[in-house]
Amino acid sequence: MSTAKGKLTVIKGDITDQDVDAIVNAANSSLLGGGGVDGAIHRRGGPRILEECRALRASRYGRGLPTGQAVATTAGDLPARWVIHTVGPVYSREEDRSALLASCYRESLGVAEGLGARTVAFPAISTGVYGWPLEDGARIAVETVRSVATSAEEVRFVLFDERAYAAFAAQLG
Ligand code: AR6
Repeated sequence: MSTAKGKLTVIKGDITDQDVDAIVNAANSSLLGGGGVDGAIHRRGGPRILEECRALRASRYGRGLPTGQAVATTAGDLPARWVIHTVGPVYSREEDRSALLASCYRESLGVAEGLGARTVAFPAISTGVYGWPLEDGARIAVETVRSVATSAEEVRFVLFDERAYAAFAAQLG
């Protein structure tokens, strides 16, 4: 599947292994780490990522990074050059937070564009601890990335398990 300029790909794997310009982290507002993909990125990326996150908290994001926004740091010891941290919404049955989830993908691609990243890898934001149903999370991810004008050569979805891979692959058709 291709976007206007680049291609949209989907693989099963670990995002911390990806040799791309930028990987996206499903972070939380504190930017100070957590479990899931966030924990894996900080563990394998080493302390320089956390140092830059702390500096961001001390400067631009005193109250934390708002849900739906994105900000970049070094990728430390990871193969990627940058980590783009974004904060997905916690899933709610009472309230439709889809626009915030779409915003994570859109804003992250905007940050990637500003950095000049040619290849960008995304995890399935909000579909773990934050409880977003996988099929719906995959639909929003793919629709949003398809709708964004980006000069990236490749936008890669990296799914950790077979179920998530199947959900994203189905959306890509
Ligand atoms: N590579 C790719 N995908 C992964 C990896 C990995 N190494 N590890 C997990 N996943 P989650 P969220 C998948 O919970 O739902 C953190 O504590 C996982 O299977 O990491 O946005 C943050 O600090 C799932 O499909 O992120 C926040 O507090 C997807 O990544 C909170 O969790 C997202 O799961 C964010 O929750």
